[in-house]
Parts: sequence; structure tokens; C-alpha cells
Amino acid sequence: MTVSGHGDRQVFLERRVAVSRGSEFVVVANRLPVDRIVGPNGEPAWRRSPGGLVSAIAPVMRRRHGTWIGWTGAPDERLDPFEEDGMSLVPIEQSAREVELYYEGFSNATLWPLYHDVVAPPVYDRAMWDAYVRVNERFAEAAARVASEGAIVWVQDYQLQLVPSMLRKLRPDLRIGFFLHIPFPPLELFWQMPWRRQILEGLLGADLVGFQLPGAAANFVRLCRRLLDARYVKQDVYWDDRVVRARAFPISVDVGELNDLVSREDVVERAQEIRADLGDATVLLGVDRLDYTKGITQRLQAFGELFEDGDLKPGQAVMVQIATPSRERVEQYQLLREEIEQQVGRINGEYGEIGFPVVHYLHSSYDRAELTALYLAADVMVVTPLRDGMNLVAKEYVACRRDMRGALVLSEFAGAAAELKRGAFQVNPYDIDGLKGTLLAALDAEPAEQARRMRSMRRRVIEHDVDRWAREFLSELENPARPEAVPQAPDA
Ligand code: GDG
Repeated sequence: MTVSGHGDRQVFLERRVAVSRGSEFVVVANRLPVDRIVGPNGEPAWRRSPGGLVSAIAPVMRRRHGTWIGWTGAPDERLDPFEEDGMSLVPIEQSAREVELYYEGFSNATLWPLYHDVVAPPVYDRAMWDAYVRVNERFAEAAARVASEGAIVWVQDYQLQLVPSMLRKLRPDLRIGFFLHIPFPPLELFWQMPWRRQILEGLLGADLVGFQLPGAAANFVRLCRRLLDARYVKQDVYWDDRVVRARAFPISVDVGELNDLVSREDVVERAQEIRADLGDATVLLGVDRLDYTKGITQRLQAFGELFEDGDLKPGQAVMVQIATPSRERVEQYQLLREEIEQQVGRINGEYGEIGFPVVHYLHSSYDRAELTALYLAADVMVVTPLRDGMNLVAKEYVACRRDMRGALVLSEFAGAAAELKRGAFQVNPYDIDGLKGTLLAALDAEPAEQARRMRSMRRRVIEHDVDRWAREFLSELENPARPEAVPQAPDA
């Protein structure tokens, strides 16, 4: 047993499990589904991470004695496999340098901006790419070690796009699925990527490549055709004597968990308390990781201008903006934080009054109960990303509003817009005047209109929750519909 970086070895020793080549179901994700906490006696311990992905996959893990391969989040830490919350966890080590080059670098300074419409310039750096290859290899080797004969391996997200083909080389017997949580860019943007061929070939190691939206799956198939001359039928790509299926599986939220939270008395009381603290003002709410894709500056600009134009008066409306700290060592994120904080300062300086700022900006992370209380307290939920794979915050708000009240302002560039377009107040966040008009329309919506819109959105979210997402992905992976008959030649 090796533990570095943490004190109480005994706790880890007790949790140690022998992970042999025996798991029928393996999840491979950059992060493990647990967060480190300090136990009641000051000892190091783990707690399951909050969030839909983990709660959707945890039951499948337990049923199938699954193993989750991922990083603990601490650099230079080598831990043996351990068991937590009924799941076998296999930690993958990353050195501080690899975190810098593979995670902060290639994943978050190259792929993240490129896949989000180049809203920030991607960095193309060969040392970052080399680290990405090396770390992907490490994940693939770990999966090859723990998966049983013919096992299902489900690889998650943009940090691990090379794992499917690396793993297939090591273990051709496996059934490999991949799901991309962020958008997949059109050919015209993806073409910039110096390692475009390697990435596509990496993904083609999977049997099923899942995307949030059909358009992303279509982008992928088109790229396979144009870049690799791959044969295809509809969304089936023929590659290496195999069929690789590209399909859309829009991710969703854990409706059951949110229902439990909104039923809790303390959560309802907390929502009332928040409302009372904010006076008589109508409450607008933003909840985002502090990320330049989320359109936080556009939202603040529009809100500030409504005061400048006299459409809103201080005391009449207030915005609560939760900006969860994220990727704080990446330069673009530091610059964004400064910009947002200046903007908030300017708006409050102009329009706030003593004891009554017009924007409550909170650069902090909250627990699920507090977040739910905020959703219940908000009259208008403002979700304005410039590009977003799905956006779970929009769906969480809808899932929480059993009272049929509240309005959702939602960017056309969020994946969620495809499902929620009938009920949401849709907006193009680049169009500041349009955004101002839409905010006013949402603020003015009568209760009957709110209820009509909310009902339609709730129907969708309740019927398509995160359980269904996981079930549909896994069922397509395990029981593929028969491929279409004859592959077509690439573009004539
Ligand atoms: C990526 C894609 C896709 C936020 N603040 C706190 C907190 N959160 C939770 C929210 C929500 C989640 O984090 C954020 O999910 P989003 O979907 O909004 O955005 P990303 O983090 O960018 O997620 C995205 C998603 O993957 C899933 O596929 O939808 O498009 O970019 O659940 O509630 N949770 C807690 N405290 C906070 O302060 N506990």
C-alpha cells in the first residue's frame, strides 16, 4: 500500500480491496466519483461527489460490481485501489507537471475552448499534447487491467478521447462506449487541431460514441468521412472492420434526488429566508462554474443596462450570481474572474444603495440543499451560455419548480434549449438588446404564463431524467440495433 500526501494510512489500509481483472463494468473518467473530506476524528475520508453523473452511474456500478477509474484531484498522489460507497475505485496518479500540461493545458486550454466555438483562443502546444497522450495511456492500461473478459467499459469526456482506441488495442474483447459531455465542433473549427486525426481515431476505438445532441454526432460522422475517408451509413461509421455508432443521448438530472430536496422543510424554510433577506425585489438567479463559456459577463451587462435605461429601479429587481470557483490556475479563468468582479463592482457602485446591492455575487461553492433553496427563491433563472453541451442548471431549476412558478431565460446555444424551447424564454446571449428585452419579458410573465411554460418543461425533464440517459446509453452499447446494410463510399 502506498499513500503519499495524506496522513492516516490506516483508514486507507482498511479500505483496500484487491482489484483483480474481474470487473464486468468499468467507468473511466478524469475524476473519481468521491471527494476527500475530513472525518469526525480528523482522519482523512471520502464522500461521494454530488451530481447527476455519479448518482446515475452508482446504482449500475453496485449491481454489476463495477470499478471506477479516475484521478483523486491531488497531484503526485499514488493510492492503491479502495472501496467506497459500494464502488471499487482505482486511483490514477498524475504528477504536478501532468496536471499542468494534460489537465489545465491540453484539456482545458486547448480542447475546451476549441469545442466551445473558439470563444477563447485555444492553445496548441506540443508538450501539452504529449502529456495528454501519456495520461490517456495510463487510464487505458488501468482499464485493460481491471476489466473482465467481454466487459463493458464506459469512457467519459474530452480529457480521455484517446482511451477508446488505446484500450481496444490492449483488449479487443471489450465493449467500449464513450460519452462526450461538451459540444463536438463542426469540421470548420475541428480542422484547426494539429492532432485532429489522432483524436478522431482515438474516438473510433469505441463501439458507441455518445454526444449530447444529434448535430454533434453529425459533425463527428462528417469529420470521419472528410478527414479519414471512412465509409458510413447514416450515423454508423465503418472503421477497421467494425461499426462505430455515433448517437445523441441528452444528459439530464436526478429528478428523484431534487424532489427529495424540495420536499425538505429546512430547504423550503431556507428559500423563504433568502427571499426575506432580499426584500421585495424580484429575484434573478445565475448558477455557473466561473467559466467564459457561460455568458456571465453578457448577463451582467444586460442587467446593468436595464437600470441605466430606467427599465428597472434599484429595489425592484436583484440578481444573485453564484460563480463556483473553477480551473483557477488557467490564465483565462483568472482574467475572467477579474473582469466579472469589476463589472459587478461597477453595477453596484452605480445602482446599489446602502444595504441593497443590485447584484449579489458569490464566488463560492454551496451544498445541494442551499442550491435547491436558491432555485426555489428565484423568480427568473438566467442561463446564458455562449455554448454549452447541455447545461444541467437549467434542468435542475425546472425539476425543482413543482409549484409551477418561475421563469427560465435560456440561451439558444445551450444543449438544453433543444428540449426546453417551448417553455423557456429563449435568447441569443450575444445580442445584448435582445437579452434585455427577454429578461424584461420573463420578469413580467403572469403566473398563468409561468405555469404553462413550466408545465411543458417539467414534462420533458421528468420523463427524461438522468437514469433514463444512462439506461439508454448502456442499452444501445450492449444491444446495438442492427447496422444499416451497405456502407456508402465517402463523399463523391
Ligand atoms: C459539463 C458540460 C453538461 C454548480 N455550482 C454548484 C454546484 N453546481 C452544479 C450544478 C450542476 C453542475 O454543477 C454544473 O453542470 P452544468 O451542466 O451546468 O455545467 P458544466 O459543469 O460545464 O458541465 C455541460 C454537463 O457537463 C453534464 O454533461 O451539461 O454542458 O459543460 O449540476 O448544480 N453544485 C454544488 N455546489 C455549487 O456551488 N453542490
